[in-house]
Amino acid sequence: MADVVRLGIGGPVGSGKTRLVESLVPELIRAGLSVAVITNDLVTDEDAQRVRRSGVIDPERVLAVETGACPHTAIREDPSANLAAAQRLCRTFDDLDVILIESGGDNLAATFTSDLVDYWIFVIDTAGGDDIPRKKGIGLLQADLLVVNKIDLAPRVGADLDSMRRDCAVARPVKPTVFTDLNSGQGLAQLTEHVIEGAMLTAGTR
Ligand SMILES: Nc1nc2c(ncn2[C@@H]2O[C@H](COP(=O)(O)OP(=O)(O)OP(=O)(O)O)[C@@H](O)[C@H]2O)c(=O)[nH]1
Ligand SMILES: [Mg+2]
Repeated sequence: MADVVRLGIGGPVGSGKTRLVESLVPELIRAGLSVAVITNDLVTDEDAQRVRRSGVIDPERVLAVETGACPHTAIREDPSANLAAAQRLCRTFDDLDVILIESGGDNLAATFTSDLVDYWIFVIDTAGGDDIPRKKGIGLLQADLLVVNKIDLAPRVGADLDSMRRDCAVARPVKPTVFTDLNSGQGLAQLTEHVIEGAMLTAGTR
């Protein structure tokens, strides 16, 4: 399992984490990578079922972890259930290059432990309010990549994208931020580039 890159995807409820998984997986497969997915939900396997149904990946490569308690516990304090799921995927698919691990929807303080992931993405959306980057939060500050999703909704919810861009640059002077509309695919190419380069993803690492 040591050679398989584990990629975390966290962020508030409904920001577009599963949509990002559904968008990124085909790009990674196109780049020649062997991919698997783990989703975390509180008491269901709803997101795993959705990714399986999406047709973007062999359904057997998608596992669900039902966290039961606070979503961040399973990605930070006690990642054992996620590590066990990752190990199971590695045993079943011995060519894996990367496992995407979607956290359950959480708050702005959610972070991943480096015991679980090598690289992680924090997803917020414009409908959550354009003041979120100004208010910061540990997830937004520390993630390897910040995704500001649903830019198509900004005019409808009165979110000022320019001020969001400025505040993200202040909050994250070194680490990258990408603005996306994952329903249309806007920003997806840039997002994929950051993930492949940032997580040092190369096909056939095993
Ligand atoms: N307009 C618009 N809608 C989006 C975009 N990305 C996702 N959505 C929609 O937002 C809703 C929530 O997306 P999900 O991907 O389920 O969000 P999530 O973060 O995985 O949600 P939880 O796992 O429940 O926390 C869905 O109805 C998506 O279709 C986007 O860029 N623009
Ligand atoms: Mg989800």
